[in-house]
Amino acid sequence: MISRKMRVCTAVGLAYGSLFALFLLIDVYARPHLVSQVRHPDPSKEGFELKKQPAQGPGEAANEVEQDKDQDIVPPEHINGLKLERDGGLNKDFHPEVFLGKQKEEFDEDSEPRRNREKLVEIFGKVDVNADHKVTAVELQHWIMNKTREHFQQAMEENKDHFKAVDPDGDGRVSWDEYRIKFLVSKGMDEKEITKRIKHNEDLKIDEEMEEVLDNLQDRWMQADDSPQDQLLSEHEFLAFQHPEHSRGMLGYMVHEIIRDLDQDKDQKLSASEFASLPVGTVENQKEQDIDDEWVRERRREFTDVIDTDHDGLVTRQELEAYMDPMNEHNALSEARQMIAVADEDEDESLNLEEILRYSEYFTGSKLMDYARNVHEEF
Ligand SMILES: [Ca+2]
Ligand SMILES: [Ca+2]
Ligand SMILES: [Ca+2]
Ligand SMILES: [Ca+2]
Repeated sequence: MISRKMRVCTAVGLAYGSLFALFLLIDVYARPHLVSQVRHPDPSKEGFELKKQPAQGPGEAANEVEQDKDQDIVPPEHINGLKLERDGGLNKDFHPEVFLGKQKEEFDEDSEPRRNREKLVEIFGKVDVNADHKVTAVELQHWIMNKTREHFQQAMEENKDHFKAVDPDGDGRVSWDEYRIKFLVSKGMDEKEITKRIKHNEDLKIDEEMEEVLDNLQDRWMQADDSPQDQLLSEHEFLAFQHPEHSRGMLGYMVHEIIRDLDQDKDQKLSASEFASLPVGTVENQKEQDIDDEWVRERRREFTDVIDTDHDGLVTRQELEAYMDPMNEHNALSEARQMIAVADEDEDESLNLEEILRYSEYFTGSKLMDYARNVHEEF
């Protein structure tokens, strides 16, 4: 049985491996991007796309600087190492993120396969703590936890700068009014004018869509404001506002937002069809249809195999929160097992260097073209 499997694997290994990884990384996740654009007519969702549109304010151009400012002070849609995006889409970079930690950027930038290969060999040596040339699920689990901590650390460091941007007087507290002035200025509105209107409680003269974006941000702002609730955010609270993974309460609130947006029958739980419900719209050709079908299959698979832990066909708040929690050791272990299963061609329930190199696109997001020539140098 195993030898037959081995022969098959050897025969089609290269081509199948890279095709499969490409398939996993590209096709399956092609749709969620569309979803965040088409699926949610909810302006609170659309609002986070505003930076891609022309500035809303009169006479102001949306330049690069303003876009960057906006990204620094608005909670990001995507969080490294978190399984879902804020809009409930699957995070397509999750595996490279938890496998590479802060090194992921190096693989993004460095397209030279030989360099990436060297780095991957080095990483393999570090994951393989007992140096038996095999990475087990437990070794990979510990590695994932460490890489997740790296993302936490990185978010905390970046937050220091982002907080300075909203707290220019440096007293360590930011009020909602101060924040929303910064936000509206980043959208191209005049700072003096908007400050005056807020001070005198006048109409802000913003459109309905922006109004809803602000309401949504204010809800998150209040959630991030720990007791005593003084409507002021400290640096630590601002971190929770931007990065829900840093606070139990905010992670729960993010789960609440996702369920609110996907729960069609309002029973506070998600069924598989609610979780894998396609956006309204028509597909124009077979290729798009295939992408849609695969997107639905992938989400249903994730729902059934991973999220719905008691297999009753419904995902509760608790189940979704446990699934989302990046510091959950149990999740890290099942993630490690899942990652091993993808690349474990010799079916020994662990990964050797060759298996990881072969599936480098799955683990790093980057293809290694020359692995075949060099793979035996290490042995
Ligand atoms: Ca080992
Ligand atoms: Ca429901
Ligand atoms: Ca369940
Ligand atoms: Ca193996």
